[in-house]
Amino acid sequence: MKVSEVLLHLWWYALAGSAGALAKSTGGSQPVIIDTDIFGDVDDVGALTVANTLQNCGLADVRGIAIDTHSKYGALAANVRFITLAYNWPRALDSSASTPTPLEMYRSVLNAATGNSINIISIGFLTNLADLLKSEPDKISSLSGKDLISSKVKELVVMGGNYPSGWEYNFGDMDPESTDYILRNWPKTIPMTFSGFELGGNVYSGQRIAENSPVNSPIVAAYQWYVGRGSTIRMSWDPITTLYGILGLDGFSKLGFRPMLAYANKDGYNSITSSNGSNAWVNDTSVTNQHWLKLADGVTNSSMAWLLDQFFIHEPSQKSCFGYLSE
Ligand SMILES: [Ca+2]
Repeated sequence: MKVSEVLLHLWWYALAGSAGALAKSTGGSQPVIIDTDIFGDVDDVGALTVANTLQNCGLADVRGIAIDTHSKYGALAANVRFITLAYNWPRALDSSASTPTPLEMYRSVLNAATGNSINIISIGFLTNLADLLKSEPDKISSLSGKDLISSKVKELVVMGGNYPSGWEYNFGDMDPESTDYILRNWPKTIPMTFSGFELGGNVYSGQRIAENSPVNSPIVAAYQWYVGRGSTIRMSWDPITTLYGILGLDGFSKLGFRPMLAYANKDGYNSITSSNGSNAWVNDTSVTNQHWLKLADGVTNSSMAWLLDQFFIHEPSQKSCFGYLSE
């Protein structure tokens, strides 16, 4: 699959209304790159909504968004947070042809970052990341992709796989070879955390967003048009992954909540067991940089869904989230 589209920054300016409304990139905000297959499922929209709200209230600093699907509407959809209305919704980006390639974006953002500061949040296929990992020194950076990752990435967070074993779409549908390459070659010094099908697949978010959202919310429109028959309820794979990618396990306290996610394992590593992208966890006490996520003890699927809905209904121009103020 040839990857051709990427969006850097512009979407955030569009939603915040002005550059001055953007959260500061210093202080408590977590720098992230989001790699999305926005096109086929509305949960990518939910994920970008979570990131947008956390950026506006000072907890996230989105340095770049990579699109890993063919559609020329992908970058435009990210620009307004969803694909269906990319034709006619107000946006700052007019053409995906004006954006750099995902590899150029990755190498540029990582090259400019401080040491081990960037979290990469993958909520689609792993094609772009494999391209980065295989990349050689170029005019952007004298470092190889692997060295750039080792020196600039803090953590890779991946929505993909089934735990402790199974088959899942992001790992196996489009590009299982890249999935296998990432799992085999990711630097062992950089943490890699997985959000599996079984986690987000049991959390049904979006239930009350229609009656609680701002008028003309693109989020509500995206969910209604995707789900159909007047419903906005959808599984929550990508929003949960993005929430962890920005807050980690400990950042929920900044929203006034106790930790809602936990690691399901202490050690071991993820592996691809078939050419169709099926995965299985391998127990190995010598490997400690890899984890898969679960809900923390006492946290229910419905309470996680409630939390995600708070992001979905949030007015994007507000600088607060759940009482937390960035200043
Ligand atoms: Ca996705």
